[in-house]
Amino acid sequence: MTLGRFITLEGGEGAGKTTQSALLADALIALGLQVIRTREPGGTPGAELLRGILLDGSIDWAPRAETLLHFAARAEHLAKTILPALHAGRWVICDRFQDSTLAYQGYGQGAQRDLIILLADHSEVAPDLTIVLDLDEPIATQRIGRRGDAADRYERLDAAFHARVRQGFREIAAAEPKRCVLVDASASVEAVHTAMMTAVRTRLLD
Ligand code: T5A
Repeated sequence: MTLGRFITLEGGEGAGKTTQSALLADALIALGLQVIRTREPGGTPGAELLRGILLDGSIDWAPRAETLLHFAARAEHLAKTILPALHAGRWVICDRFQDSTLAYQGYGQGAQRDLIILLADHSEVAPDLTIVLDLDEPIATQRIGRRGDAADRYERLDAAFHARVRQGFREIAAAEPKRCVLVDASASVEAVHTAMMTAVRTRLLD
């Protein structure tokens, strides 16, 4: 059986993951590939319900509880969306995955990192390629502000939290250079897309 390829997009708030996921999907479809786009937390009805309770801010979750909720949403997402698509030979582009739990809950909120790594290691599938969009916090804040919608629970956390998250993503990318590519997300939409396509071509297509 030919498995599809699994690409994850990671990075802090407003780094451009949604924008770039759409452009990447269009480019891969133009190459004749079957592609699905999905996101975390979410990607199935059950995981979208968990997304609501994680993001709406009504509960200030304990970091370990929050970690396990993200992994519960992910288990549902893997079982019902990601794995069936990969087994059908589709390419899956996922806006956030396990690195977000390590960066946000581990580096950002102080949840036990070895527990997160252990749970991630037990995942049924690992990304073939992870693109980490790296962006200075002031630029991210400007971009989110321009978008004008209400801030979710994570967006409302302070600058020190977001600095720890960014550092987390940078350390993850440095520790796993075979899987991860760090892309400067402060460049134009087109330049970021070009850098991503270079990574996809050299690592997954050539
Ligand atoms: N979370 C998630 C955890 O804490 N743990 C986990 O395990 C997981 C999976 C999800 C939240 O959950 C947390 C992290 C998150 O806080 P979300 O809504 O999915 O919430 O949050 P984000 O992924 O951050 O989504 P955003 O929509 O806020 O940001 P994106 O997708 O990175 O950015 P995008 O594409 O929407 O762009 C933002 C704005 O910038 C513009 C766009 O047009 C848009 O207006 N833009 C650019 N402008 C100039 N130059 C560029 N290169 C631009 N690229 C985009």
